[in-house]
Amino acid sequence: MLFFGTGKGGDKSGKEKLTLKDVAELIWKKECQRIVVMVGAGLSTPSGIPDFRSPGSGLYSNLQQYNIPYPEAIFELHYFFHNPKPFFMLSKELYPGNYRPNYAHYFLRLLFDKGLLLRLYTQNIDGLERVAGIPPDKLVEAHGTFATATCTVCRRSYPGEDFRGDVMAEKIPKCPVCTGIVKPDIVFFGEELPHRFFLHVTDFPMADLLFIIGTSLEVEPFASLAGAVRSSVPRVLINRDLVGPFAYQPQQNDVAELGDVISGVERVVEFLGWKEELQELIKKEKEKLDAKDK
Ligand code: CNA
Repeated sequence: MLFFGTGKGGDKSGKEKLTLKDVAELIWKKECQRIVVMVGAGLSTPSGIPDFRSPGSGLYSNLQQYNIPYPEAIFELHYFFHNPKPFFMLSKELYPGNYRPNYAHYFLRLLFDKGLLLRLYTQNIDGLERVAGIPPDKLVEAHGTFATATCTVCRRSYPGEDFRGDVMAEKIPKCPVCTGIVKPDIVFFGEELPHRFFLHVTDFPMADLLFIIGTSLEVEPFASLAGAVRSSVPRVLINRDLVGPFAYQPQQNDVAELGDVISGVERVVEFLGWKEELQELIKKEKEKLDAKDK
């Protein structure tokens, strides 16, 4: 029998299934202190950024405005060189500064503050993990970032910030040296993942807990990382639906907290007794961002 949820339950082997409360206890008792986290677009939908695949609200259901032949075209190099406009329209939307981190981002920041975060692997390109104060060396931005950009002709690298004005004015950014189109360092289909992605080779075998938050686990090679932790390591999925190995090959130590990301994270925080601390952190960070926006 499969058992997912927060109550105690057994399986065929008679062993008790792990619950969210058990996992919180493991963290609390410092039995888990090398936590790896994998996240996707569902982490940022509460910040107001649509994901790809949620029916109705996802970008794939709302691509008419970009006028592209099929959804994936927006991240295809071949199409980009034919027509870079749709990608830059999306970039304008996602460029750092437009959105703010939410409760779940700050939970991950708190894991870092407490020295418990081994690494955060994100598929997101909105940069909200950085805005939440998680330092770049704790991050693997597997699908790239707007923080830097590269000329598609001479390969010179630039800070993404240099082209904010162009992107906001809906102008295609051009290399100041060779006039080639400058593309933010977002990984397109068929492009290599950033070198940092290969940190997984050492991070995942070392992890003693894996959180997977807000992802459909449909994009490879990222998705396969869910199976890269040792089999004894608890894996916690916080997502609207059951995905990846949680659906087709669940393990004894898997916990699935199904529903809204924020409610799921709130439950973890509650079990950990970190509620006040997290609220205090969010308040402080909000004040900092407000001051910056003035
Ligand atoms: P996806 O395939 O769109 O899946 C998102 C998952 O999150 C789905 O399972 C949803 O059910 C779930 N979800 C969405 N909102 C919530 C919520 N509030 N509570 C609980 N669950 C929720 O996105 P993936 O990240 O899995 O796919 C990888 C793509 C998406 C990457 O290449 C990203 O670059 C790309 N993407 C990124 C962003 C961003 O940076 N914010 C936005 C849209 C797409």
